[in-house]
Amino acid sequence: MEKIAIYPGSFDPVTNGHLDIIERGLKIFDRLIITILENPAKKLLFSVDERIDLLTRSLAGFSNVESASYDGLLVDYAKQRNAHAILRGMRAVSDFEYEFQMALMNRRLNREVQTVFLMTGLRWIFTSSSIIKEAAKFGGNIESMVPPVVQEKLEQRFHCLLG
Ligand code: COD
Repeated sequence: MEKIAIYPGSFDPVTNGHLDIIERGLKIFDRLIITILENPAKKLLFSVDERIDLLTRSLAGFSNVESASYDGLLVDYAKQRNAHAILRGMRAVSDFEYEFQMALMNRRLNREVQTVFLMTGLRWIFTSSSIIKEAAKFGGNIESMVPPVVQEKLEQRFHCLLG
């Protein structure tokens, strides 16, 4: 049976840290469905369509991945797609509390779906979409932290906002 995992997130925008988790996840799972879902706690820069487009273009070199979005509960989407696992990335201890709460809630909502955590590569430990957006907004060089299509999009977006 094909081992399918959902890798859920805001991906606003996708970063090299996310790609690192996808690369590692593909060593365990046959197929990953990278899914944009709503996180009500986050203030977003890009629309769902823009984020899917950035994900799809950033994943051009990967096989057995697809980008999707879903409006609703993560566990419902996992069931709909026959996925038995939710893949999440861990950076520092600061991620732990939120991830732990979410994994336990998801388990309570659907006992069939397991959450799998993978440690990020050391070079991405301080990388997050939020900090990258902040650096880009003030003209910082984010080249080494995001795929080229994302760098271009961030530069366009902030240039437009400033200009
Ligand atoms: N290195 C490794 N992993 C990373 C890095 C990095 N540098 N940066 C981010 N990650 C990991 C994160 O830890 C996370 O696992 C994943 O990548 C995605 O991160 P984000 O920030 O893009 O996404 P989040 O955390 O905002 O996603 C939250 C969800 C949208 C998945 C969540 O809110 C959700 O499931 N919403 C739908 C409603 C629902 O079902 N809620 C759950 C029940 S409470």
